Amino acid sequence: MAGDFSLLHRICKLVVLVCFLHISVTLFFYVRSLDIPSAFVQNQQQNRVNRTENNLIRSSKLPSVAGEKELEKPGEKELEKCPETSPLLVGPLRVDFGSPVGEELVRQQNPALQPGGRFRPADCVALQKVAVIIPFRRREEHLRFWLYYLHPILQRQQLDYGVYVVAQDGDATFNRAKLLNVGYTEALKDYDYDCFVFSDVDLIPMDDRNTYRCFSQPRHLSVSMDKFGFRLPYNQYFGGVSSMSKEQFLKINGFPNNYWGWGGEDDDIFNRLSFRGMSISRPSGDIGKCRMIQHQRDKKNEANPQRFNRIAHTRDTMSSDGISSLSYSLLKTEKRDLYTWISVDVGKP
Ligand SMILES: [Mn+2]
Repeated sequence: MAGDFSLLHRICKLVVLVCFLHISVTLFFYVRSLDIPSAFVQNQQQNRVNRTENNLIRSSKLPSVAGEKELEKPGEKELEKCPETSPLLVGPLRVDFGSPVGEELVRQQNPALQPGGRFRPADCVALQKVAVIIPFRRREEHLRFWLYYLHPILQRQQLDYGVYVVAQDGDATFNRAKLLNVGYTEALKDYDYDCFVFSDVDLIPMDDRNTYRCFSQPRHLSVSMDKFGFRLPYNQYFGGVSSMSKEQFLKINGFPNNYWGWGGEDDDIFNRLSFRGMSISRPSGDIGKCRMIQHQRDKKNEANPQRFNRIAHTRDTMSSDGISSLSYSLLKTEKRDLYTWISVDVGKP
């Protein structure tokens, strides 16, 4: 009898232990799934520390007779960090594509833009440096709408950002994911970006609270598109507009280079993220509403018949195919008024 009792006792202990473990693991993943941009807060603090150190080094090199105040020109004093949520946001926006817009109008409406479609807030230090990458071929009218709507939104979001239009040269089959890899690489040659937003040219957010920045997990931003009746077409959907920090992007070896034609590459990216233990962060369906400019399927962007087979093998291919194996020939980089134009030959299937 005594033996039975102690066995029961031990089993009870074991059950309690298992319960405790289960709760801890659940709690861990719950906390991790929250949208706390903790990595960025840390980075920012680190930057601040570094900056202060630089200042100290600089001032210690100055002749001791000169006071700090005399050397500091007015208006040059150090800016505060921008707030976590921009006070300039207005919420839901009216978006329509009834009458075409001209680049001249967009220029007039965005006087603070720097060449190459660059901007940073004047009165605070942005929390993130964001490169917006747009894969492109012969969609000039859509691009004008995109610039017209997005530039004011991104400025209200108080981002330090640049817009990169990556145009596939020639008439070979379109390769969206490879163009995104090129955009990532070329943008980093331009500026020390820590966040990358990958956006189709024909998608416009309908609420400026849908911030085009990075989060502690990779972000899917176009969560309720009018095209899909303002809901996700399926749970794993990662197409349209997404964002990833530099670390998150490198962790999955970037994007696949061998998806030619329409479809599949976004699912491959989703697979990469989940195989590397990451989850998808999303805004609410309300804030994540967006509108797609209606269009016909482009020529030379027919549905890719190999996509199902490729998606099934992401786990085997992702370490050899990605940003580490990217090769292309850069034809031209041009800083235009509203964006940086990158023309590239990505080869053919
Ligand atoms: Mn489209």
